[in-house]
Amino acid sequence: MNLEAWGWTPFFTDQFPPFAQKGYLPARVIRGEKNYFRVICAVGELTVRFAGKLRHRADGRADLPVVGDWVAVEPQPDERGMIHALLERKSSFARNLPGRRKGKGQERIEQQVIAANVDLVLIVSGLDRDFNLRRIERYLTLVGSSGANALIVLNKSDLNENPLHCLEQVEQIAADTPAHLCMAHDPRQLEFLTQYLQPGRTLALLGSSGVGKSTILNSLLGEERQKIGAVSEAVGKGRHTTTHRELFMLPQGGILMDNPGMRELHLWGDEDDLSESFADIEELGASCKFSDCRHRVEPGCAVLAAVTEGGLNEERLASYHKLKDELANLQRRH
Ligand SMILES: Nc1nc2c(ncn2[C@@H]2O[C@H](COP(=O)(O)OP(=O)(O)OP(=O)(O)O)[C@@H](O)[C@H]2O)c(=O)[nH]1
Ligand SMILES: [Mg+2]
Ligand SMILES: [Zn+2]
Repeated sequence: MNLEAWGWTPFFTDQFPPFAQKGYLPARVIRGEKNYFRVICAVGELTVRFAGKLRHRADGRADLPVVGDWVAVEPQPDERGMIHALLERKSSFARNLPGRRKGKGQERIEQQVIAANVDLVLIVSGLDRDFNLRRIERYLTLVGSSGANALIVLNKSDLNENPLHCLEQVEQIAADTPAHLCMAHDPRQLEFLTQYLQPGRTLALLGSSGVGKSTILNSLLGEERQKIGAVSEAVGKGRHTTTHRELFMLPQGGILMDNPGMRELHLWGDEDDLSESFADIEELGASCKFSDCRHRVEPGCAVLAAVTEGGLNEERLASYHKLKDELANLQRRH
């Protein structure tokens, strides 16, 4: 097992000496099911449990290992193991799990880390009924706060009469984030991904159920390793075929994480996270009459003027306000 090929870097080596002293091995969490985790390490793949101390020390779920994490593991007989420590993350992709209650009537907001140590997030959309610019803006904002880079993949180009028009619309909202069209069943159409693949680099597929995440993975692997499921004709949505997260080593080099489709995507972060995903609006805002302009009703607002003049899409501004309110609300409660 080559740790580097699985993404091990000096950033993790530097953290490991105290655990090496105890005889633990560095391991990466490659699969997370409801009841068990799998890691890969020098002695192969192990099914692991969390040490009690790790659970006790964890201050909320964010401190417990997730898929993509590097951990210190103690191998045990029968391909089992015990995770004793979680190494610091290079990046983590988190969402807000709202509505959890702690004690009597007290609403608790909780950060749910979805995946860790991802270098590049592939935001996958289907060009069928799934296509939704506002959702892409939401994903871009979330990835912007994660420490990872983003890439937009517009799949199912065969199901859209004008895929190039969709691509143009996406490019207008995506600023510097590259976007590509494809049809996942055809590996030749995924060749654009090779420029993003490199040994030890971790990519993750995110998007709604049914957009073709697992189909993309299978095409890159050249075999049907993940089950894929038909989209419901009645509602045009996927059926949540993939139910766990898992890392796969790609023959082209690089590691790809397949994920379950996301039902709800509540942001986790702060208002500054909009500065990348809505750089156009923030730039316009620099010319508003008031420096604290909220671009809603204020006089001399350059953003509202751009909407009137047609330079800025009204729905994009509404999307900005919605996400900003959501983040402000989160900050207030946190
Ligand atoms: N027409 C067309 N269908 C596609 C394409 N890519 C995937 N599909 C189909 O879309 C359906 C859903 O594909 P999956 O790969 O299971 O989607 P997923 O994103 O992994 O879905 P979940 O695991 O539920 O999150 C399957 O029937 C695929 O065959 C494409 O480019 N064109
Ligand atoms: Mg899937
Ligand atoms: Zn303004």
